[in-house]
Amino acid sequence: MKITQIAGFLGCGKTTLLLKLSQVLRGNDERKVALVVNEIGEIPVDGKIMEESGMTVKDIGGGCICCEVASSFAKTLSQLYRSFKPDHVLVEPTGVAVPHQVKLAAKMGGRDAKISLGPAVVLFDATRPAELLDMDMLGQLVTTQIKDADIIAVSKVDAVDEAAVKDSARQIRDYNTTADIVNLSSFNELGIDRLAADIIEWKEA
Ligand SMILES: Nc1nc2c(ncn2[C@@H]2O[C@H](COP(=O)(O)OP(=O)(O)O)[C@@H](O)[C@H]2O)c(=O)[nH]1
Ligand SMILES: [Mg+2]
Repeated sequence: MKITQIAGFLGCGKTTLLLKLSQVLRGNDERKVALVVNEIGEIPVDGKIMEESGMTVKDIGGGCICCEVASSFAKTLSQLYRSFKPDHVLVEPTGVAVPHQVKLAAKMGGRDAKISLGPAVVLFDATRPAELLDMDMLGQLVTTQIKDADIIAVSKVDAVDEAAVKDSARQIRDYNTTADIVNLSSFNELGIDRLAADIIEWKEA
């Protein structure tokens, strides 16, 4: 059971990507996929619709899975392992979660489940780089997310020009020199197959 988080600040496109990516990962029933969402005042995933398309959705509330409710996150993972036995779990943390902490919390769930960690995918919204970086008032939250990322997806590239996409990538490199940077548009289905392939092939360091 491979656990992959789709992180990034509020409104960067996590839920929209999660829904598309889960379908690609599932393929033609080749893999079982479960979704774990941790929403605090965010736009909810419609669990019913997802379940109708053969997915299992767990919604964890009451706090952030990387801190206050890390233990219910871990419990949810081991329950999923026992009941649904997914090949992949895609996790949408809250917009303020720290990817490294989410990984640690996921590992707690591995005590009684056979898990591996997928990449920390962090979305960076190409439509508002200045808002995210120049005014990183949330205690360097956005830059911490970027530093922690294994793969950074510059999201919503359909809504900006090529120069703006390059500009986002350049700014990201100031904080993370090694992560793969992928251009993403969930609206135009750009970059989703590549992310799915990266997740499937990912080996924990
Ligand atoms: N232009 C564009 N907008 C997007 C894309 N993905 C998501 N959005 C929009 O961005 C907003 C936030 O998306 P959502 O998936 O809820 O973000 P989350 O808060 O990170 O889960 C919504 O209005 C989406 O319709 C995309 O690929 N392109
Ligand atoms: Mg969301």
